[in-house]
Amino acid sequence: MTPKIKSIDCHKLVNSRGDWTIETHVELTDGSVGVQAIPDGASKGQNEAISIEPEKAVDIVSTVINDALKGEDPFEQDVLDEVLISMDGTPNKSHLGGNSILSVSLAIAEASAMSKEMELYEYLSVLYTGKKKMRHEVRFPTPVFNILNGGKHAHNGLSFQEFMVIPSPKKNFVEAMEMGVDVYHQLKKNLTADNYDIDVGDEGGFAPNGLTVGKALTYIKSAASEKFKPGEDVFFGMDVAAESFYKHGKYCVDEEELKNDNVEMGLYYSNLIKKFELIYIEDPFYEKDIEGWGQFFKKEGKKLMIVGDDLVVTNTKFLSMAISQSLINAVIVKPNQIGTLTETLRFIKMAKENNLATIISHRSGDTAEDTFIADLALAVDADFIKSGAPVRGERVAKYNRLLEIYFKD
Ligand code: 2PG
Ligand code: MG
Repeated sequence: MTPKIKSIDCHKLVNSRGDWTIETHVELTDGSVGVQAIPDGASKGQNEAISIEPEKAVDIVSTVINDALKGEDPFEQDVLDEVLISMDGTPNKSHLGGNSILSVSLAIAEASAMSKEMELYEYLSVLYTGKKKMRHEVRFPTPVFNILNGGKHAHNGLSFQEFMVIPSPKKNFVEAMEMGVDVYHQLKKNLTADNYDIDVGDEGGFAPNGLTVGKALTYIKSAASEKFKPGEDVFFGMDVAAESFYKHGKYCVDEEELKNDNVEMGLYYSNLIKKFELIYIEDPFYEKDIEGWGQFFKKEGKKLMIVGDDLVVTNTKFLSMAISQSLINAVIVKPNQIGTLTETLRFIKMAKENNLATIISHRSGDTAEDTFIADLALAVDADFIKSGAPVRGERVAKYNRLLEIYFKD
């Protein structure tokens, strides 16, 4: 007999930033259970699904949503997601809350995977392609390690949010992880030797005071160069998160006393591209500065990944706009920006059909209980996964889930 949804419960719990979030349990009549905690961003796009207050979300999930979905077929993921979307009735899920809705949507998929005795990534691949992915068909994403933090994740006077080390996609997943760990430790040594402090930011990267963008890139490059060859084994990237230093129409890189317009900002990036082996730049412009994005993509779009995060917020509406205006060639995927699994999968499909690289991403406020993005990355053959530095429980939980699958055959 096909199992049905038996109950949906929710409680609050604390995330890695010490903020309250929620965790939802979906139980099926055959005893299968799905559990899903919800992450939270610090630098959010304006068009993201709205997270409502955790106490309210707990109440909505355990009452309104539980009542609506109890007795339903859990394998009808798209039908259930549509029910949630229409019950909410707003474009940004502000009525029931993106956090409430997503926790239920993802937990239903997890309970369903358990019921079918599948790994989560296997079940998600069924939802994505209609076919179960076998272990030998799995392609592991390249990890993008954010090892130096600034912006809203660090408050250390560094304008840009993330400085990343990216192993060559030719490396297998374990080699890539080893590289991330190695470069992280080397960077710690080098910063210590130069008397910088080695406290970490929200995503586990070091967050010393007194760096500039150029210096930060020089540090990660020299840490990587100790054992690896930049441009061959290892590359670099940045999440600029430009919205966080865009004030009154100017990009204010205060540590260098710059107030750049979008042309000047583009030139600033072009200089960095010449100097460093950058293959990745995320949110180089404020999400409403379409002109800035367009000019920059025209000039540099063939040289590196220009990645939309706040610009497209895992939403096909904004992705179509970015594609038709030629603004990006890669996208960040964050399920909690949109609020349901079905919409997330649709977004990934659209990105791939348009030959955009896909990067599945954590949030800066996250939990070790949640490793959903690791399975999602495998299910959809994502090119990259972004889960911070290779330290801190909530960051390594995602990498470790991938290692668990990697070593299990
Ligand atoms: C980002 C994310 C994750 P936040 O901007 O890409 O690194 O940060 O979760 O704070 O939005
Ligand atoms: Mg980002």
